[in-house]
Amino acid sequence: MKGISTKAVHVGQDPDPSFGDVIPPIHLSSTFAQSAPGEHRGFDYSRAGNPTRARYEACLAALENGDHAFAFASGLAASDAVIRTLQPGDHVLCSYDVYGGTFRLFERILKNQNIEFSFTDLTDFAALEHAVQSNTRFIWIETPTNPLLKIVDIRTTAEFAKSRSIKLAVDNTFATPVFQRPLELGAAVVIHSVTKYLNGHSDIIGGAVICNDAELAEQVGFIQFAAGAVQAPFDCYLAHRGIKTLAVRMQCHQASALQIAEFLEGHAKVETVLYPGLPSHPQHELASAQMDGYSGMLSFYLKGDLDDATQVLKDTRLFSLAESLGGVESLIEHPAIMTHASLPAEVRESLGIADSLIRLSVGIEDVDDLIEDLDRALG
Ligand code: P1T
Repeated sequence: MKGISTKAVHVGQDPDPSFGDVIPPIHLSSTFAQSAPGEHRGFDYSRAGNPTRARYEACLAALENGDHAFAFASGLAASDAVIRTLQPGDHVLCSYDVYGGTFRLFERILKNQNIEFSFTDLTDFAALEHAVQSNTRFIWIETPTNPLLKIVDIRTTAEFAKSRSIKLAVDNTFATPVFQRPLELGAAVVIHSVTKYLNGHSDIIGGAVICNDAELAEQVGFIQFAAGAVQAPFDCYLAHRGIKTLAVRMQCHQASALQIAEFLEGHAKVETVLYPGLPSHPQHELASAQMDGYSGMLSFYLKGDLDDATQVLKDTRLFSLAESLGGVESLIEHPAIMTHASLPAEVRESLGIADSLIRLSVGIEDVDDLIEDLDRALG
């Protein structure tokens, strides 16, 4: 099985042996009967392993061309598990331009476990070389970044990381494996907020860790089992179902996002549009080389101040004003006040997460309706 759509529909979906259900039943049981102490059919307790979760994890691994996948209760629980493989005194070099909650987890929780974190602009290779330390164990990136849609060169960063025995961790939430497969480009581990495109319907919170490295997999698997932030069976079922349409959804998200980006770029009230699919994006060439598509996320700077931005955010009707992204329905949000409020104000300012910055998650509605909605709100 090679094609991603085929894998999305079939991996982990073999008909159930009991009655031949084409859609395998959901195994809700927390525990499994044993024929003698320690003798069972592969599952003994659902925190340790569950048939519905196992089927879904097999599909996650296949999509990213990984050998191992672990489903977590949220994207942040997935990131937390990866960092917990480290020892006190280890260092993580993280891109500054990451989801605010990732920054908060690293700075306010994991830092207190004596893991060292530093943040820098990892789109700049010289800055990366400068910031790496002798105790750096992970380089942690998002690409495209949230919310500024910058692109980090995965292959170059992975080669550099490997040359220093450092692992490159890539949060692939924005691109999804349909448009970007970091393990193929040399990353050691991929993290997802499944809450977003993978599930695609804004009705669960979930996360995933996928890797090829057997030792890392053993550590993450042990943390999943021992700390227990597992994805519940029903949510595994929903995410696995959502994944079946991932590829067709992504094509629609990106086609509409490109049209909207072009519309906004020509709009008198818009200062700049940030979308890797636009030739005006400073890293358009890199995005085109490392990605198979540009996804459905874009941000733009309005000509105006916070009041003007607030007006637009309140005035759209199809775009709901809400955090999150990647669902079939379009969302609009204000990174400085909403998703990235946990970044210190001076960091937000230096990055460019300004009061006039608005982020869109372009859904799969008719694009003409979405453009009309934005046009009216901007007017
Ligand atoms: O919300 P959760 O499933 O825990 O995922 C966290 C997370 C991790 N990585 C990226 C790139 C993300 O965007 C997120 C969550 N982001 C939002 C809620 C948001 O609106 O940007």
